[in-house]
Amino acid sequence: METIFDAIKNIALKIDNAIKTSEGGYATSSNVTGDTQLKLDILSDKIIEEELKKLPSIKAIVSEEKENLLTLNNNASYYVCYDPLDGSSIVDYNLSVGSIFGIYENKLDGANIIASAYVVYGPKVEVVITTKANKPKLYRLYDNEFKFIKEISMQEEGKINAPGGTQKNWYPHHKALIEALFQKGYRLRYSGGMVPDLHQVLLKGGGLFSYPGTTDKPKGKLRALFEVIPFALTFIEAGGYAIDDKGVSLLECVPKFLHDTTPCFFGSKNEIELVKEFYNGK
Ligand code: P6P
Repeated sequence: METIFDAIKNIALKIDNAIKTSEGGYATSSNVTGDTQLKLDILSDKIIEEELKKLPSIKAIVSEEKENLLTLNNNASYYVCYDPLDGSSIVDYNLSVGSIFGIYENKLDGANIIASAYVVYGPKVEVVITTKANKPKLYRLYDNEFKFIKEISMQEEGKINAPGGTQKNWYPHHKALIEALFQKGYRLRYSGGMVPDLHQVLLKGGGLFSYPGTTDKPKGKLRALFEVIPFALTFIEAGGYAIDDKGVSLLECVPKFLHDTTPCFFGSKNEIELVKEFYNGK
């Protein structure tokens, strides 16, 4: 699996360069879930496909930007599901964005994820790599090389609240949960980029990121295989929690199709307990 992590670091260098040098703007196409694609979405997807195609250990790849799975090596073990440039719609406003990778063995569901990685393209370029039963490892780009910085651990409680979704479409119990956190003095930290928003909760050691089911999107917006399950592994291995709107661990999530979505809550112990309290029986 080390070769996959090395490939992801290589991909990070190439996509960071693409972000800094290529023109912005939208392509004429849209992806499976109907998001209009940015030229950078398509370019990032190409960069990743080219790098992963070189690895004999990869059985198939699944991209958020493509409808179907692409088989590479029938006898290999690993599936790699990825979101090439998450939050790309905000890159034209110079906000941080990211790439997300989930590495699965045998089956594409939460129980079979064996590793995850994400890249933050921000003021610093950072990569966080998680393997089962190990703390997530943070690497930072210096002099064109990724240097290991530290292992990431979460405390039992944090101070920040990252509430996703359109507020007018929140269910009443979700609105009450978010309000309760603000009444406790939590600070709003939400950029609209899942990767930097979750990265901040992780590095600050706690808090809550939520993207709930809403009246217009009852199953939420974030994709299980490319976005939610990879971050669930990272949060849980860091000592945090990752659950759905029924209070079930997102590592038990079984997507019904490749681009399926799920409501998701990521955070430290006390905040996730509060989610369960407000969602109990809803
Ligand atoms: P909303 C970006 O489009 C994205 O997929 C995630 O990166 C982000 O967390 C979410 O959508 C933001 O969605 O509805 O809160 O604007």
